[in-house]
Order: sequence, then structure tokens, then C-alpha cells
Amino acid sequence: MLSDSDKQQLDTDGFLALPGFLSPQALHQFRTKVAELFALEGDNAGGEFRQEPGTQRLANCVNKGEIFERVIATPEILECMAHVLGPEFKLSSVNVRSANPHSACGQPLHADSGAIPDARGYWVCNSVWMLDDFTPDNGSLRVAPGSHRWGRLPQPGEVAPDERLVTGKAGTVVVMNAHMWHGGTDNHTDVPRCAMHVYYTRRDKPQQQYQKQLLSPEVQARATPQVRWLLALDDAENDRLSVQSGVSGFLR
Ligand SMILES: O=C(O)CCC(=O)C(=O)O
Repeated sequence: MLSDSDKQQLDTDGFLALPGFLSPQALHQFRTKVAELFALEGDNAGGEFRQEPGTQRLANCVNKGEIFERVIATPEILECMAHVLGPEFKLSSVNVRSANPHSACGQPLHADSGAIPDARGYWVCNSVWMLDDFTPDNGSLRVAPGSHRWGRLPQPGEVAPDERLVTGKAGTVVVMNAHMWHGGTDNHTDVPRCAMHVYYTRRDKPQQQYQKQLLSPEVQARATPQVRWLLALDDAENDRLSVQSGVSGFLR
């Protein structure tokens, strides 16, 4: 699916927007499921991993509905991951983040997992699934194009030259080299702005969420061979990495 110009944009800018990626039906299913989970989990939502003022969050979503088990194996997104990370990668986590109406929930620029490329290259890549429109004033994602190539993390409060706001219609997916500096912005509108993050990492790094420890026996039993591979369920090295990094399920 990836054209040469898509690859070039991912390589150069560090992100690629795929408008209309989700069908209206699939978008509706994700929105319905996320609303159900927010209602079910209430004040605890996101608590397993991170709660963030001015937002509603969900974590460990692969354990929370078949729709999330399927999304991690989306072929076009896996192709993008392989382009950025190389062929040996795995799921790190599936989370949801919704910027509340009228909230100062803007985030500092950051790279996911505080990751800096190492001698082998890039090791984190995220996909941001717009479950609502991302508009100029509702908490859209800001990005610093090219910053994944700078080999360092932003200083606290640092502003990047040529920073851009990524807007788009609900159903768009933005693939993002997660070393690229980015962050959510304040929501100045009357309505929430929801995104799902389907996040992958190179196989030699720990998962943000140790899937084997977090997924129910039912979810593990029905996983296809490809999904087992993506979740690293049969990967002794992943077990070793998870124990070594001291995660009890979640690596913060
Ligand atoms: O919700 C967003 O658009 C960005 C969130 C983000 O970058 C994060 O939570 O690390």
C-alpha cells in the first residue's frame, strides 16, 4: 500500500496521515465500544497505566474487546510499522485518550517511551486513530516534523521550529515515528476529541504493556498465530525484557 512518496514522508517528516482509513461502520463500532468502556470504568478509566488531568483514558485495550484484538493486525498499518521499525516488531500497547471539552490538557512535546534512536535505528512507532474530527481548536496533535532524526529528546518547554498541527476527519489514521516530538494540545471546544493509539516497538525492547501478563486466558487462547506473534506471547526474550525492566504489567 505504501507508495514511494508515503515512505519518503515517513522518513523525512516522521508522520503520514491516511484519511478515510476507517469505514463509517468501523468508526461507529470503535466509538461505541470506547463509550461503553468509559461508562463501565468511570473514575478508574486509564488507572492501570496513566490518568491525565483534562482527559479520559483507557489502557490495556487488547483485553477489552475483540475489536481491539483485530485492530492490532491491520495489514496497512503493519506495513508502515515494518517500514519504520524493520521486520522484527511487536505490539507495545493499545490505549485511548480523549481530550475533555474546555480543558487545558496540552502536553509538552515528547517522544513516546522517552525513546531516542539507538545504534540499530528507530524502535518506537505509533498510530493515532482519529475517533473524532481533529480540528484546529479541539486538542489536535502537534508535531515537530523531522525531529525523529535529531537524536535527542526535547528540553522541558522547548518549542520546535516548523511545528505543525495535525487535523483531519474522524476515521483518519496518522502513522507516526514515535521518536518524532509530538503532543496533544488544549481542547477549546464544547465537545471531546478522542483518539486511539495502537503502539508498536522493535522486538528487542520491552513492551509498554506486558501483554502476556495482562491478557485474559480467553483472549490468549483465541489469538491467531499472527496475533500471538504481534503480542509476543511465545517470546522468551520478551518475557526476559519485561522482567528485567521491572514491569508488573505496565512500563511507565
Ligand atoms: O492524544 C493525542 O493526540 C496525543 C497523545 C500523546 O501524544 C500521548 O499521550 O503520548
